[in-house]
Amino acid sequence: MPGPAEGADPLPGGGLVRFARSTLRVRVAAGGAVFCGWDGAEPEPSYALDGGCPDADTRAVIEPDKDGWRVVSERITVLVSRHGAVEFRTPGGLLLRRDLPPRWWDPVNTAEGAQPRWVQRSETAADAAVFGLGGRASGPRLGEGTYRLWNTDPGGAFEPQTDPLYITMPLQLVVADAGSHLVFHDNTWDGRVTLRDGEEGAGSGHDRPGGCETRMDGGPLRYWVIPGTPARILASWTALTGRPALPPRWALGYQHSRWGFGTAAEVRRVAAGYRERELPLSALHLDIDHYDGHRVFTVDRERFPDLPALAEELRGHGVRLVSIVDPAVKLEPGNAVHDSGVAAEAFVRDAQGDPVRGVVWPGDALFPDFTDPRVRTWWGGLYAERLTQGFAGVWHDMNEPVSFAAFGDTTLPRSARHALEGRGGDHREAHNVYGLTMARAGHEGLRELRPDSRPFLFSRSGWAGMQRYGGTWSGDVSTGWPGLRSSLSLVLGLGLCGVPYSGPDVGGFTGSPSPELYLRWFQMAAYFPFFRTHSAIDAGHREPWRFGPKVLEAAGAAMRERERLMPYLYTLAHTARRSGAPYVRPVWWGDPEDRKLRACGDAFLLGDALLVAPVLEQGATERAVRLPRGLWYDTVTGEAYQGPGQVLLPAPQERVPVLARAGAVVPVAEEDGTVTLEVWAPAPGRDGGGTLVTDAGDGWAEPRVERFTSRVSDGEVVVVREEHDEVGYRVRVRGAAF
Ligand code: NBV
Repeated sequence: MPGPAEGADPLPGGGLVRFARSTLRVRVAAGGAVFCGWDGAEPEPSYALDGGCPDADTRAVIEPDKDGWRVVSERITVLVSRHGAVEFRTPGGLLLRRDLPPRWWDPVNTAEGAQPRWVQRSETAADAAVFGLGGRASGPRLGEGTYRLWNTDPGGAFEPQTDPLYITMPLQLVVADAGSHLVFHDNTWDGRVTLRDGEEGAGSGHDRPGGCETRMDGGPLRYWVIPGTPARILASWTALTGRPALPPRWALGYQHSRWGFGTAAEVRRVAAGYRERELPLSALHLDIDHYDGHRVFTVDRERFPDLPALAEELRGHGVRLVSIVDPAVKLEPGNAVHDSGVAAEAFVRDAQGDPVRGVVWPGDALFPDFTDPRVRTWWGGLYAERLTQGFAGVWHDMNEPVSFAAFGDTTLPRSARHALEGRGGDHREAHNVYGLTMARAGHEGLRELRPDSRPFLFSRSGWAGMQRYGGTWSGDVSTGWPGLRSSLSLVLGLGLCGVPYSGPDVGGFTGSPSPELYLRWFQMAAYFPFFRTHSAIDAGHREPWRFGPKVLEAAGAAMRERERLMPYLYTLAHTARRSGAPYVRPVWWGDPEDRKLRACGDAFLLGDALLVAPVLEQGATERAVRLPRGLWYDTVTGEAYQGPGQVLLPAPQERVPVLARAGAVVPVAEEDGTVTLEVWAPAPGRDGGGTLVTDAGDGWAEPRVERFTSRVSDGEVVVVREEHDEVGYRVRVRGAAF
């Protein structure tokens, strides 16, 4: 333990508190995020931070307090006790979080020296609800229990109780009446977070605080705390770790994938199937079966004789091709990727200096060390081959990384050596950033190769900051009603971790969903940023016409509604880019103090304007929906409902309930491509508004941002475009509560 305090010295943004056996650096950064580093830990080097550590807020200074020291800043007050407990309080003095003095023990040895393990217990408010920790199958609110921090392919298909999954992050968003905050332990090692719910003493004054214990197998004890509203937190978090990459516009369209298209003819047939039924299709994804013997960056020329021609032909129909990219390279002298990797000394080695061999789809394989900048450059250059084949985007898989093994961990040995940007280290430290650094290599490679296009990249594994390079998807979600729920949990949870672009394998990865389950999955995902049907090689097909005429009709309606909402979705993509706010948000986003909303994990907000209540239960034809405060309209019946509170809404097979917030100005596309502003009548005496962001759909030009306000004047709904006399768009008024 740190032992008793001996003194404190001022430093920019706070100071350094000296304890008998340790030190604590407290540093408030410009923007209000607080860094705490024990034992000499500094903010850098870090895989999470984007462009280094923000400047210190020099107005924040350390000063003596009754039982230690305090650092007061605009958004948060940090109190350090003489025994090394650290409290974070709101400017009004309410407790957000209390970290008890940490404990270190039992050093683990590394080639770089001994590393202590550490544990830190923390307390939060009795009413605190915790979200985050990366992509978790059972959430979005994380229940009591222990969550591991080790990116893992669970194998087979996952269920809500499967934990961990492909993306873990030592990041929690804690929501409580006193205020919300984010805490991020910047440490890539294996670890465990145990959460315990608090309990309120029903006014007796005997609250039991919420509890959290973070236990890490090595690495520094350093963390960031960011206070504020959820929107402010996400803005600060993505300022710190990078704003989410903006996908090209086509990546917001519906996409279809399959492991096992098998041949170019089948790809053509599926594309034609969408065309014939006049179903909008934006992209088709080719899985590992299009590779030559599962070798990355190759094509099976017998089954796909002319991929560039196929890509061009599809492009003529408005369909892009996306390629899977696996990190493992077949161990095969003579194979160009293998040989160039060997020449570049790109592969992970063991302590003896021999390449680490694993087994993946192509058989014996080697693993690029993406934590080496040289290797990233080499790997990024390989995407030229994908571009030549006509692919417009990439899908990173198996990058936890996975190496098949009959028993034990299906990943690289912990002793495997990694460059870690020149610092050197082993797989214990590099494992969790393998997917992140692969994404970096791919993103930077694509930018270099095609500087005028925004890369489209999504990755199964990742870590804090992965949003800089692209998005993700659910991975192998099991087909069943529980898997449907997990899909929503993942999208919401990842969004709160700063990764806004994601979506599930619609219909589930395995087996065959019932027509009803398929349709409900489809209807929900039509409102997610990434909307893609996908399934395993031995699973049923996922084309919407495979489930009978009723499903086809309703799925077609969901697709057309998504097309109609495209200007709104695209605006949300830009909003995420500008502010870190996810497209898909929990219903408590604007009302974090509403405890009933906090507990609600079966609905979501799409931007500010819409509330989507997917059907997650078999046989349901109506749905109880908990509304945030304000007036809401059922977008189909036009019926108005007053929140907060719970309402029962019709949810026939043909559609899921979607509500619009009174006052919202939603840009929608007409069939001819022009934009109409759909305005939901503001509540009496209230204003509303909305935004429209437009650009060329790709590239890097500054977008055009137009802001609108709505109000009722003399019984009429009036829409005004900021800084303009004319609204500039066709306006359609809906709902009429006044
Ligand atoms: O490449 C095959 C699959 C892919 O379809 C899926 O989406 C990934 O999550 N991949 C996993 C590897 C094999 C899984 C059994």
